[in-house]
Amino acid sequence: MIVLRAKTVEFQVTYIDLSDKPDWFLEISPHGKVPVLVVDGTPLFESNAIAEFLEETVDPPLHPRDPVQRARNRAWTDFVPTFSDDVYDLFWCENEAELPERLAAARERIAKLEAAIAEERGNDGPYFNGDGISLVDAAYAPFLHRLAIVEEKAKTGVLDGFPLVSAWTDALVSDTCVTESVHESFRDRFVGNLVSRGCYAGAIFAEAAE
Ligand SMILES: N[C@@H](CCC(=O)N[C@@H](CS)C(=O)NCC(=O)O)C(=O)O
Repeated sequence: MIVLRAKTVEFQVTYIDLSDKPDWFLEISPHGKVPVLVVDGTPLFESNAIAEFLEETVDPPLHPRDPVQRARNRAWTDFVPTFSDDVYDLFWCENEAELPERLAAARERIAKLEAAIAEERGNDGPYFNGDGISLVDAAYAPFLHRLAIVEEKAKTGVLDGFPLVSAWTDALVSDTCVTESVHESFRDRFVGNLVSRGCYAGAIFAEAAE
């Protein structure tokens, strides 16, 4: 939805309960996963495939014009699942004892992004390529958005020493393409999920609410 908003495409959104997926959704989503974008009756799935489809069909372009830079952006987008696995492991950390190991793993991934931005960008950002949102930003935004919410209260220090990724995260979480891409109940539901799963971060949110 971030790319749809960045390209000001008109669309209708239907939210589903992932714990009780409706039959119509299972019929159009081969792996039973969101997001799915239905275009003229044809369902498209996988975020990157959807984003690339939108890039090919709707202006303004969000990829860099330079083919080399575009290829490098795509390569960093391919790193999202590796990055998000370790970031989710940090969210789902069950207790303080597990924290150092989870933190180190997440920081190792973030360090790669910090170096990528430092080496490739050549300007003050704050987004991955410069002053505007791009497809690589859209790919990382959901995870950096969640990380920012966790960090607000859990203060694990996961972004300490990474000024470029910190500024990038701040820019993404202040961008309406990102903030309006989630349901208004997103934050409460995300935090509620951390609390109900008994996560370390969830316990801190629960404590803060008391
Ligand atoms: N590689 C997929 C991953 C999609 C994905 O994992 N979606 C999650 C929510 S963010 C989902 O639908 N989970 C429900 C499930 O697996 O049952 C993409 O980028 O579209």
